[in-house]
Parts: sequence; C-alpha cells; structure tokens
Amino acid sequence: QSEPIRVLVTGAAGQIAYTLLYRIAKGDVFGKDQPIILILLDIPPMLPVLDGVVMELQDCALPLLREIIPTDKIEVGFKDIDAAILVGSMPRKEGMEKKDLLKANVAIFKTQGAALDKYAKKTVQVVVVGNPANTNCLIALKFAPSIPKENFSCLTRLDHNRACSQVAMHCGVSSDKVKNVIIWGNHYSTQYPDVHHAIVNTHGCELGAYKAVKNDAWLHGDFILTVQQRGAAVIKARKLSSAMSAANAVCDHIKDIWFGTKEGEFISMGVYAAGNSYGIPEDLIYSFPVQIKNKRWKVVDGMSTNDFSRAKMNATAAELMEERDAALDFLT
Ligand code: NAX
Repeated sequence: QSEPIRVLVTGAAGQIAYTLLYRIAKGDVFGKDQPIILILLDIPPMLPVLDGVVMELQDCALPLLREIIPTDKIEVGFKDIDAAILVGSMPRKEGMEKKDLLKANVAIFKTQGAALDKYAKKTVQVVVVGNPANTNCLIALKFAPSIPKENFSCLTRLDHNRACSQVAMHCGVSSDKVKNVIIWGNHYSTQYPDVHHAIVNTHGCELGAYKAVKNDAWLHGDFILTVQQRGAAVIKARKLSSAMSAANAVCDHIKDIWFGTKEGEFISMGVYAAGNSYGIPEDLIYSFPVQIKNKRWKVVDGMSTNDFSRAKMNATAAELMEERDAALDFLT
C-alpha cells in the first residue's frame, strides 16, 4: 500500500463535511487502497463539535483512515497537505448585505490562500466549495502564487449532476445514460446549464439531448430554471441547504481530478479563465467543460455556441467580473 496522503477539509464541523468525511475516509474519492490522514479544520467555537465528528469517524473503524487531526489552527491544518477541500465559509445571516458577506469571505480565503502558499505541498489540489465558490477560489489562488493556478478549482459539479439528472428523468433513463452536459460560469443563479452538446443513450442508441428530450421549450425554460434554483428549492423543503448531494458532488469532482475523466466525456468545474476559451475574459474562476488526465484539466474547446447560449455565457461572466471587482476592492 502507498504512503498516506494528507487531506484537509475546512468547515469540518458543518453539514456537508459530515457526509463528505465519511465518503473520503472509506475510499470513495482517492481510491480503495489509498491510506488517508484527515485534517479537520474549523473555527474555535466548533472544536467541541469536531470532537464528536472525530469520535464518529473512529467508530466507523475504516481501514484506510490512519490518523485524524482536528484543529482550529491554520498552520496545523495546511501543513504538507496533498488536497485542500475548502468547505467552510461565512454563511449569509439574516439581514446581512451581500457586500458584507463578500468582505468576510475575502478575508477568510485570503488567509487560507496565504496558508496554502506557506504550508502546503506545491502539488496540492485545492477545491473550493464554500460560497461564493468561484470568487473565494480566485482570492485563494491570488494569495498562493507559489502553487500553479491549474491546481485550483471550484465546485459546479452539483449543478452539473442536477442537470444530468433532470434530463435523465425527463427521458426516463438512468442518469449514467446522460453525458456531456455543461455548466457555464458562476455556481450562483446566473449559471447556464447547457445541453446543446449533451448525449442521451436511450435503448442503446445515442442521441443529442435536444432530440432525446423533444421539448425545446422545456430545455430553454423550466429545465434551466430548475437547475439554477435547485439549491433554493432544497432549502425551502429541508430548511437546510443541500448537504448529501453537495458532498456527493465534491467526491465526483475530486475523484475525476485524481483519476481522470472517462474517454470521450467531459465534466464541469470552475477553473482559471486564461482569456483564450469561448471569449470569456481572463482572471475569473469560470465553470467550463473540462477533460482531466494526470491531474491536469483542459477546457474542451471549439464547441459551437449559438446566440441563446452566448448571451447566457456572457451574462454569467459579467456577474463574476462584478463579484471579482468588488472582492478586489476589499483588498486595496
Ligand atoms: P455549515 O454551516 O453546516 O458548515 C460550515 C462550517 O464552516 C461551520 O462548521 C463553520 O464553523 C465553518 N467555518 C466557517 N468559517 C470557517 C473558517 N474560516 N475556517 C474553517 N471553518 C470555517 O455549511 P454547509 O452546509 O456545510 O455548507 C458549507 C458551504 O458550502 C457554504 O458556504 C455553502 O453555501 C456552500 N455550498 C456550496 C455548493 C457548491 O455547489 N459550490 C453547494 C452546497 C453548499 O450550498
């Protein structure tokens, strides 16, 4: 068996982490023969809760889990890590303005970016989940100049999985029969779920999603709205935000980074826009269709985009630019 890898999860006392930690520790993400040291970082008032999470992980008696390190100290949390899963962020509280929320998160991700730069392995893979995920990821990246930009990504896989599942349910097939949907742009509500290049396998026959669904009005209307507003619908129903499905998406996302995407398939993730893909301006973390090999992602370029798509891709880029500029203002 190989040496254990060090995996940091922040927000480790929270509800996404509760499912995520178990999935990681049992080998669902980094492989069934990869031993793991789990580092659980949260803020000081949550340390007693972390103790409970540690006890439960111990009580799962998982053979791959070699050590659990609960901490509220950045220098302990980020030391020599191979993977950083940044779930913890400042939640929006009653009456809090968007601007104040952004300011609090800029401070958190500036500190964590600097900690990555100082303490983590240079090969660390960083995945940002905490919202606003795209902009938090950009801030962390900017404060970790010694780590390649390509090692940073943010989670839009939950949106991607939601889109796959909606199309699958509409066509009456299982979700593994739908591939190559795309989430463009922001994880927030301007995200554009696009199935122009998606393929549905119905009864052994591969069809473009528009042909398989046979309902353009739905694809251009309720489908997009359902995916965009799914997070809010879950909160309304559960009185809590998505946790099981979010943790599952984090697992899918990291597993694809570690082991690569399937031949001929692509998935969605927020990655650094270098200004050379689909006319999206540089210096944003924007969700693109990507393929991954040897832990390196590559945007799938050259797919056609019609006017309908183009307008939505630009609108979500504009939202991200606004968010980025507001975030950068807090740093000057
Ligand atoms: P919880 O409120 O249950 O847990 C968050 C945890 O983070 C808390 O224990 C809190 O103490 C901790 N935390 C806060 N600041 C911290 C810091 N500076 N360092 C370390 N820990 C810190 O939230 P949960 O439901 O687990 O959601 C976590 C984040 O994921 C939220 O920001 C949420 O908006 C975001 N989501 C992102 C999704 C995505 O697709 N990108 C989907 C799911 C989810 O909504």
